[in-house]
Amino acid sequence: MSVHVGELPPSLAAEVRGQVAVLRLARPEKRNALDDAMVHGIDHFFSHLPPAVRAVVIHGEGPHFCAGLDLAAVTGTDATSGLFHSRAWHRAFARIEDGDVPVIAALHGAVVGGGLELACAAHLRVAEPSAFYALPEGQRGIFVGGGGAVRLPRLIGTARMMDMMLTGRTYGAEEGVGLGFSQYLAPDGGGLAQALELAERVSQNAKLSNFAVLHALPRIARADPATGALLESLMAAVAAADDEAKERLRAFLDKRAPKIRHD
Ligand code: 1HE
Repeated sequence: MSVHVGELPPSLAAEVRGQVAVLRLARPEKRNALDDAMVHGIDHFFSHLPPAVRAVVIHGEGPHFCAGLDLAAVTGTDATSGLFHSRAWHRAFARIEDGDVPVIAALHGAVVGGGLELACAAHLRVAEPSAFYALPEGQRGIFVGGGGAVRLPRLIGTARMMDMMLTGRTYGAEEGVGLGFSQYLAPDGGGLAQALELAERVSQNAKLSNFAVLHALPRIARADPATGALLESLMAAVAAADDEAKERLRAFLDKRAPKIRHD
């Protein structure tokens, strides 16, 4: 089932598969470089998810996930329009990170500049072996503007990000898993399938548990320890009081729920 296609630019394609919505960057001729229409389309898509959607997968058409900012759009910009341009990216990517449902990015080929910033706004990243990460802003004479300076250091560390921006150093998918760029390494051509499988799995969780993971966990991790501990207690109390939690706990005790397995 397609979703809000009428309101998305042709460079984005959306569909709903059960409880999972899939957003495809569909501008392969420009390596899915993000222009204003795409950024606004991403904002719109994540602001209008059907209520039944419990997880989202984002992926890219063609040989690359995303070549970052459409560089054709930057030339001749002034400081004021540059500022508001960056704020539009922040708004769109905040819809991803701060939305109600987990978002999984399936990565392959170039995941560079603003494309890496987009991937970082997702909650889980699955990379095919072809994926590579770069921040060519230094070489282009510009700076990150899509929240990368906030999100990327949390994943890979400030020193590594500095190195990438100063020297143009790139990282590949396999080393990227160990360094925090992605949590999963998929087989060649299997990134979307693995992302969909993970989305299906997370969509089975209690909605409130997923909310706590998306919204409470990152804030607790950034808080001073005493504030974080209190927030954790409050969130735990609210989550456990939810009817769905009570039913799930009862199901386990009645031996109706599967045990944890580690194969
Ligand atoms: C583009 C862009 C783009 C490709 N903006 N048009 N991002 C970059 O600095 C990355 C620039 N792109 C590349 O290094 C390469 O294109 C790739 C490694 C991603 C892919 O290489 P390849 O050989 O598969 O494709 P290509 O032949 O380089 O590109 C195909 C077309 O896409 C070509 O246009 P054509 O009209 O000549 O066919 C390219 O010009 C076009 N294209 N990437 C515009 N990015 C919020 S701030 C974020 C700041 C940033 O993101 S800075 C990083 C920008």
